[in-house]
Amino acid sequence: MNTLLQYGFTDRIGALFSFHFPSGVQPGRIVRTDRGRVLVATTEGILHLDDAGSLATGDWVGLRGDGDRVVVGHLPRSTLLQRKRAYDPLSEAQALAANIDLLGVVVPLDRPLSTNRLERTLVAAWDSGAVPLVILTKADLTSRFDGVVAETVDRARGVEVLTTSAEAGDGLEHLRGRIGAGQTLALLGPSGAGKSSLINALAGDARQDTGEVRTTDGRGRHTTTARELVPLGDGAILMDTPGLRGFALWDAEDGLSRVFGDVEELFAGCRFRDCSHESEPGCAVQAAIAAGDLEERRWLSYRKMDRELASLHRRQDVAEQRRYGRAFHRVARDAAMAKDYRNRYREG
Ligand SMILES: Nc1nc2c(ncn2[C@@H]2O[C@H](COP(=O)(O)OP(=O)(O)OP(=O)(O)O)[C@@H](O)[C@H]2O)c(=O)[nH]1
Ligand SMILES: [Mg+2]
Ligand SMILES: [Zn+2]
Repeated sequence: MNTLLQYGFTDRIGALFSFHFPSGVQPGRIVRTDRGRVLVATTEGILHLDDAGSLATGDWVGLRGDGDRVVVGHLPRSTLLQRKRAYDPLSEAQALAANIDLLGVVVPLDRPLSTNRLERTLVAAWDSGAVPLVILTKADLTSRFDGVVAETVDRARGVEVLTTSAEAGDGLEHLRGRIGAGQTLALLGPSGAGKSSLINALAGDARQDTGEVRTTDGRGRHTTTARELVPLGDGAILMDTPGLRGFALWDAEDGLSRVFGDVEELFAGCRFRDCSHESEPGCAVQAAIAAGDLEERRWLSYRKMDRELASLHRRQDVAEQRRYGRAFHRVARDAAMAKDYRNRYREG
């Protein structure tokens, strides 16, 4: 099978290419990005590119040139997983994965469930436009945390939860059955969660390196460093990703509403329309917490993400004003120079 077909090229993608690019532009898919180094699958095999620009793993790109190929652009993305770049005062988005159909939020059963992390990852997953799944891993170790499966099903609130073991083979066929031909499933989760092991088990081959979790604190060693597509051979594709340390949200209001619809519904019941849900009289949120209908942890988890998004938008506004300010200065300067020129011309 030609390389591009293995990576999910379909008639639909072909039609989109002819629509978006002039003839002579060759199709390709970004199959690996690792800090600026990029691999792209083409009809002739896998090529290196020097500069990823703003491309993400999974992007469909148009290529031009004979020897050295140049990316002329990418197709509109059907889905896009993005986050705010860490340590970035200017607040820019980082595109992590494009054109994924399913997003597997990987939760390992060898440690206690982190509900806040699950909620945050689900917010980002919904926001990408892909269909989220929760994938529990290491089911063979589940006796260590028996309650975690039930707790996860409860916390995932309607998102499908699959239980797997790469070691014992449990749940693999079911998961495999969820990925249609030409579809891409990306795995997202903390280091040591078993993402690469699961990919190897599904591929039936040691495709990806895996690493023991540290005995001291049970955390992973960040073995995987690149976002990479792994074709399963019959048109289904997996995406391995490096373990997440944190996930700063980017414009994820829709995702937030998907995961916390129950919380946002309460706001309509507050006495004051501008209720800050802290200590105002008649606050429906505080009433629900007091009545035991809303877990305080869940409320605080929502509020943290909501404030994070509000502060992101404030910074975006400031950046926008600065840009506008600079543009204004440029216009003013050009106008002053033009006036100066006219004056001199008249004098001369
Ligand atoms: N018992 C058991 N161990 C597993 C299973 N899956 C993975 N492991 C072990 O968990 C450790 C971490 O697995 P990886 O697949 O490297 O985890 P990862 O999520 O890819 O981690 P990073 O690449 O660091 O993000 C390895 O020692 C695996 O052998 C499983 O189903 N059962
Ligand atoms: Mg890995
Ligand atoms: Zn309120």
